[in-house]
Amino acid sequence: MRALLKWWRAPLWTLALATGAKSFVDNPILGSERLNRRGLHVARLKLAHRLAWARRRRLARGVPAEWRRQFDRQGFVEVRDFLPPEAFAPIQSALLTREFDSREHQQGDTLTRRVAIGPALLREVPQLRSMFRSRRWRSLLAYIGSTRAEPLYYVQTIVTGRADGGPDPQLELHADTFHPSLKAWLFLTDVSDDQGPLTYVEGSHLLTPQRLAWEQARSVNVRHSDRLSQRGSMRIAPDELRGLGLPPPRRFAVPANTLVAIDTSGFHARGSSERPTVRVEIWAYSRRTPFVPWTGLDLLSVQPLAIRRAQWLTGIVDRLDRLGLMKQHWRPAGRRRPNEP
Ligand SMILES: O=C(O)CCC(=O)C(=O)O
Ligand SMILES: [Fe+2]
Repeated sequence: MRALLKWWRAPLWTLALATGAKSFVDNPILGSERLNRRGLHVARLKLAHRLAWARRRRLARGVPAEWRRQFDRQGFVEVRDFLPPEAFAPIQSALLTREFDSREHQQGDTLTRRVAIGPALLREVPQLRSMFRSRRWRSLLAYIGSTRAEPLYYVQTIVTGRADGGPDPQLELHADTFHPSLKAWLFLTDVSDDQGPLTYVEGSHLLTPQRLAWEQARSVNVRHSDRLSQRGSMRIAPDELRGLGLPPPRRFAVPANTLVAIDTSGFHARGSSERPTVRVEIWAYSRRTPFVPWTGLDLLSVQPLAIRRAQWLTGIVDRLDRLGLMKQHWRPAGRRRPNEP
């Protein structure tokens, strides 16, 4: 009877194969040692990457060739002085010093605070709206994310060394998902090397034969892995990189007004910080379903819906949490200045 009850979900587990579902422990098909030995995990990985590069080819036209070359080779694009100073200064001063309704989430000893960027904030800071509408911003993010779907936008604050807790799990090198997707940071504060900078392993967005062999082995032995790897964000030890033909991670100790946009299927982490620090950025996130050939067709990307999604999402998860259907990890933190600890 138990077994029967368990298997009523089998059709859902099967359908999930065609989505971005990534957890090896919540879906016994994805987590099946036998199927992964026969290449299930690696087959999904290959197909997702093949489709992402096919979509990128179609999204390449608007992207400056230099940025495209950087991304294709490295898996990230770093652009210093992304905005002209007269556009950056008002964004920086508005977002760092005004108070906004915030949410926070603690991981280990690190606090992440977020302000969902919605229409009201864009009215207050029109330079931000212009940036989100500009062709260079949109085309670069679409190329890296391999979709024209609009990213979600937040003001994000990372506060290290003030909360009680163990080590921040983001300090471990990891891939967020098996399939290409986008995160981007436009830093509003300078980030020094001892201040928990973002780090990225150059070239780790590419499916080399070594990477595929590593993924195959990890998927077969996933029951011996740490919890986050089991849930689909594979951790990798720094001393494994060389065996995969990869260099040590690049650390983005960069001045404010630097944009760093990455493919999060490559290995990245937060660098450790020697002292309590506060880092503030405009943070963009886009993760679309991986197994589609098209680059558009996202209803929620149509304005004026798109810019309201980040706020809606918080409300929807709050409601599901009250119904006991989902866990809201982002606690209300009241009205806060993004640059306060
Ligand atoms: O913001 C950072 O320092 C990196 C955290 C990370 O791994 C992520 O956002 O996926
Ligand atoms: Fe990550």
